[in-house]
Amino acid sequence: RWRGEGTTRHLESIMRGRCAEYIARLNPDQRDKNCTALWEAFRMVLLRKDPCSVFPSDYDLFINLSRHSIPRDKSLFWENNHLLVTSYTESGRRLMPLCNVLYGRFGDFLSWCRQENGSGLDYQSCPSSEDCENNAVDSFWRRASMQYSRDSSGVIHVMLNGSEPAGAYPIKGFFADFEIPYFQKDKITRIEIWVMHDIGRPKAPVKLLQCVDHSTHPDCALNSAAASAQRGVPPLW
Ligand code: ENP
Repeated sequence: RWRGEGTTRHLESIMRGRCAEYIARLNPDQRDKNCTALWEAFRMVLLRKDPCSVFPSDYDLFINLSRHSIPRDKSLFWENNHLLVTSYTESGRRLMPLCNVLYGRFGDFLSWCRQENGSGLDYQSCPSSEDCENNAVDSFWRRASMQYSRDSSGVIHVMLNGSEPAGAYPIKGFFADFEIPYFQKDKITRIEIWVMHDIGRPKAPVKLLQCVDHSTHPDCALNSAAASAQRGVPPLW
């Protein structure tokens, strides 16, 4: 009935598990967070609201319970680069994009909504942005994006996709509409924008990581002669 993916099976277990892993292993500074309270706050939004009447502010309690500081110089904003971001950031160890912040972990790659005329979750389909603006998933990311932006400081990293046919910078989207407007200008020292191109196109800093999936492409050939010369040893062939 709706155009979006249905609620992810085992949503509760996945979210509770991610929360437990986050506070125990990924970011133990947050070990005082209460994963049960977080799940309950999330569940209240999920079950109390019609699937097309969920507003960003409905997640206020959830965000207020889960928010934590973002390390200075570690924020990474992005558009159309989800998998590259996931690999590059090393679960928040290298940089900490929203999906490696506790509240962002709850939503990453998942889908959720209540049945339209019922009290349970809808596992068949959920409203996407084409069905209605105020759907549970988009409103979640809007509220989370605003918080993440407000709490970002120091150097701000942005990873855009230069091979995106519609343009590297979407003039409408989470970054333009719910992140840039919420930057705290006095806390930000610099904005560094990396425009990543598909392999075979102009080079950029995360290129070697892309080579994991394209190891035989000429762009990924390590220049052994040049590398050896730099080290002062003769090339082997
Ligand atoms: P897409 O369309 O490339 O990728 C959407 C996928 O990334 C979905 O699986 C979504 O989870 C997950 N995701 C992780 N973080 C975000 C997020 N932060 N967000 C929306 N989806 C996110 O990405 P978008 O829609 O253009 O969003 C990119 C935005 O994320 C940028 O503004 C970046 O700065 C921000 P799910 O639950 O929908 O399956 C904010 C909005 O971090």
